[in-house]
Amino acid sequence: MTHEKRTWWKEGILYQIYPRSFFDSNGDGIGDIPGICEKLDYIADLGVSAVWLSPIYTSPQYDNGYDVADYRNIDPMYGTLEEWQILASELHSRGIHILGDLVANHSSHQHPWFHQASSSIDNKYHDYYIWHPGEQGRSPSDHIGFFQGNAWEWNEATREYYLHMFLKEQPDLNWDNPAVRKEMLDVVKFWKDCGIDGFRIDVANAISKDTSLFSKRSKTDTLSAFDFLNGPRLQEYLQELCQKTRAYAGDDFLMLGECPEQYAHTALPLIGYENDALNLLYSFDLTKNDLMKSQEARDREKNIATKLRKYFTSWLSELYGKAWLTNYFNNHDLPRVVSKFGNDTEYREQAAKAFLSISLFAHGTPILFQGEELGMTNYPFTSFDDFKDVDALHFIEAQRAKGLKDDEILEIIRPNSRDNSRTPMQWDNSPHAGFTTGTPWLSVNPNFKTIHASAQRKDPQSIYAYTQKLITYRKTNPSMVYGDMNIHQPHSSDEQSILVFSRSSEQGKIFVCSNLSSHYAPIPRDIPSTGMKILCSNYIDEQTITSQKELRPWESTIFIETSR
Ligand code: ISL
Ligand code: CA
Repeated sequence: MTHEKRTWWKEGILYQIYPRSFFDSNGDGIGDIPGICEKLDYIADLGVSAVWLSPIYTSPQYDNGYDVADYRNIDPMYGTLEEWQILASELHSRGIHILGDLVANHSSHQHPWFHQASSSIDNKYHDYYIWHPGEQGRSPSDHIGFFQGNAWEWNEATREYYLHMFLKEQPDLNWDNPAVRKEMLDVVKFWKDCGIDGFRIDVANAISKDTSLFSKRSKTDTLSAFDFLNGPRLQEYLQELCQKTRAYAGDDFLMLGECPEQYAHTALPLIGYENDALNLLYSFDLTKNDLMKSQEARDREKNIATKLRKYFTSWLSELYGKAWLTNYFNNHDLPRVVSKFGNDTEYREQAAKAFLSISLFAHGTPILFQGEELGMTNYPFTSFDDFKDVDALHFIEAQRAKGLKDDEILEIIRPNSRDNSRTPMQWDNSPHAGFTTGTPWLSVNPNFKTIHASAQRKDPQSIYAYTQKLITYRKTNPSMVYGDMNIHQPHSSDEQSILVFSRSSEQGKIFVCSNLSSHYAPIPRDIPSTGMKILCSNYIDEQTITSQKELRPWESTIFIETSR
């Protein structure tokens, strides 16, 4: 066990709330801040240490709030600043931290900075964004934005193009301008003064860009805005932001960066203790945006156990003792894990619990997403009208233009759309799952009649109860947080679908053994045959693993070694 400095965010469990879909207090069909306040007991009972709210700031909502028009105010759709403050103090009184979402890489095109910047080259805000005159009447480069289409947009008033890695309504801020860096720091300070405990930073690794790419063309390859990630001054900008933040807000203030295209071997400069930049990051190493992948790549990933072994092995071997890791399977950009990697029919409960055993018992801070504790699933989309996310809508357009048939496009987006995770929380079996008395902005998953919080809160065998139990265990056993993690390798091909890892400390050794498949699998050879006590299992009978001949589909058992 390495010597780790103890902090709340290493020991805590983070819980992401997507406010739009959590709970609607006023019947307009959209979740809001007073709605979250009504569900505080639910959150507190679950036992999480912090909630991270996806953006609730003033926004025209082209990308559900990831397009901010005023960083210092709450969108009226979500409530008021006073209501945010009530939420913060209510959470604090329950010992729960509150984290915001800092959309630092881009603003909304409706932000006053952009109004000014786009009005004239001489305006003092002009240099807040990234401009280029273009080349012979064409956009400067051939990069395709995350949401399809060229990543540059013409601005008639200044007769130049501006860069937008995402929508044209999300112009990229120019972090090479010190005034922009100061603005963002001031935003952080503003929220600290309001009582916030940290931020998740949206596409944190996009803020520095290699300007030599701005005129790149390619006849053969498709250039993607992903190429702008991880620019040359990234570490410097993150260090500046995080160090100044810590100087103002204290060392406990959490800076968690969302960093797509970061890998075990590249992450150290951003999260290494010695580098004093971000505290944590999460990459999409494990769970990439599937809309961009080929069918072949998606099929290769079917064996989640193999993928997880590689993931943990590489991140631990590169970073153990030097930085702190995160574990997550779900967020608002990903389909639901039970559907994507698990089983959302016959073995839904077991699969949901198996993934929870892994994220809550592995080394690293777990980040849960609303509904994960209920085993919520993907949505059975049947037509394009069911989708609301710009990512899906632009994808449909782009694929149609390429000549793909509608049913082929639907096949791709149904399992992969970000809308899968954004459907409203399933509170009970009343209309719209008790989420709203109005019409929900996105349809509730029809399985709410059987999958909902109200039933699970009463059932000691539910996924909710299982989550609670694991959270309590983790929170009361620091050895679960700081203990070593050892990933066991399979001894034969039929052990491939089983993930076994152990955690060890002076307090003893814990094994987590999960069959991540819908078929029976052998008991792995590494499991000791005696001296084990079951801590919990996702099969209700809790048969001891060693009294069985095989592991059942999605069986996951956590046990403690009682003797050697
Ligand atoms: O969606 C993704 C993975 O499924 C990513 O490619 C994602 O677009 C990227 O990681 C950035 O995500 C963040 O910034 C976007 C916003 O749409 C996402 O919701 C947000 O999480 C632009 O602000
Ligand atoms: Ca509302």
